Amino acid sequence: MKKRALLTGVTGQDGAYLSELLLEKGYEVHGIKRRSSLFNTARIDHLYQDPHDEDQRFILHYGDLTDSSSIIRVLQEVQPDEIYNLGAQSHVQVSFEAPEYTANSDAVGALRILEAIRLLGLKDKTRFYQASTSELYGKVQAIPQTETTPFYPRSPYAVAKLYGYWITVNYRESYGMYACNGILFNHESPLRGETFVTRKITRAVAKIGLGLQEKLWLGNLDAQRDWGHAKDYCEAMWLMLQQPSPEDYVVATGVTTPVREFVRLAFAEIGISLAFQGEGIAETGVVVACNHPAYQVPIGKTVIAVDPRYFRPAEVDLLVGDPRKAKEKLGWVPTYDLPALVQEMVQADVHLFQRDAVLLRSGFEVKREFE
Ligand code: NDP
Ligand code: GDR
Repeated sequence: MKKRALLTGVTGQDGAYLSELLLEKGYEVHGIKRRSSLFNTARIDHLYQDPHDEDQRFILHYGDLTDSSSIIRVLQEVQPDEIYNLGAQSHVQVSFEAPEYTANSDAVGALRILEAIRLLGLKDKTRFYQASTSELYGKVQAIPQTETTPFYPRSPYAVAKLYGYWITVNYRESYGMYACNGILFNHESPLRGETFVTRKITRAVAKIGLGLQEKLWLGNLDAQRDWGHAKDYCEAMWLMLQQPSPEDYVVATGVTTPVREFVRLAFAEIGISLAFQGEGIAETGVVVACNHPAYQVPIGKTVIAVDPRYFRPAEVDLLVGDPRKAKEKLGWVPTYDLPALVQEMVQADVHLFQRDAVLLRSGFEVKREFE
């Protein structure tokens, strides 16, 4: 029998990689997507199947984590063997501007799914994965962070995810459900949302290199993150639901890097060396060498500047995870290190913007975007 998986957040970065992985493993994959006034399926369009095809293995349903009735309807219809709750308002800074919505989707959303599993009598059939996060550690209480490090959330997003974490543990302990938290550290890819710092940087590097952008404004360059590749992390999610008993796992690389260093690595990928000068909001990144014939950026040009608009009301300064449990118990083996991740992201964005560069050189206007 084909296993059936249901993903919330199927249109997001992880939803796309996990769908690919599960389809490769022979699953029938169902995804919940929100209604939107524009198409929001760019990351999964390559998986689309004509609904008239006989052997449907990738099926989308409209629904929303803030709407119990849609969650119950989809679960009843799909009767999944596995649920991956990836849907969330996932931007930390945005959560300060929309705290109540973030709580509704990220905290109560997890509860809605767990309750639907219970009320529909699926608790012995359906395994549940909750997308928990290293943001739970916030103001960190130990370095590196493990499954037993105390939490200290620092944003409405992290507080909402704290509820999601504990309600998952609670349903496991109260009702004997197979429910797990993956405490995943930052994971990135060419599919990463454009307003997260890594993708914002790799897009800007490509555009600056191709002459489509002058400068990149960033916030806190000192923040340190443990960055891995989303593809590797989706493998860990799947492994967590294949064990004899449900447990919570940290998924991380064990290496932490400041935002400033990520910027340096990304520019180096297109042959540009930067020097950082000044401090605080006066810090800038200036080109000191440009060694690639395809990218002509003048020496001495300021390409990085700091805009306090991107500072957060409360910052998470340093995250670094200890993935030993995931490696030992799940046999999880990551395949990317940071240089390989940066290389893939920068090259993908160069590829993406090459067409705009040609249009611009030919006298056409190129689209501007809001950040
Ligand atoms: P994305 O922001 O790329 O994707 C979020 C997904 O959730 C999108 O499909 C989005 O839909 C959907 N969504 C948002 N609000 C709702 C809602 N109310 N109802 C239903 N769906 C909704 O996130 P990632 O793929 O990067 O992350 C996946 C999950 O893992 C998230 O829960 C995130 O918080 C968590 N996480 C992520 C980490 C990371 O580094 N990427 C690390 C640790 C945890 P739409 O496309 O319509 O916006
Ligand atoms: P994060 O990711 O908050 O860790 O949450 P993000 O990439 O947004 O920020 C990482 C760090 O970079 C600093 N920073 C900036 N961030 C953004 N977005 N834009 C900027 O211009 C900028 N300049 C500096 C931030 O202050 C921060 O310290 C991500 C999300 O995917 C969450 O959903 C997930 O739970 C965690 O990772 C683990």
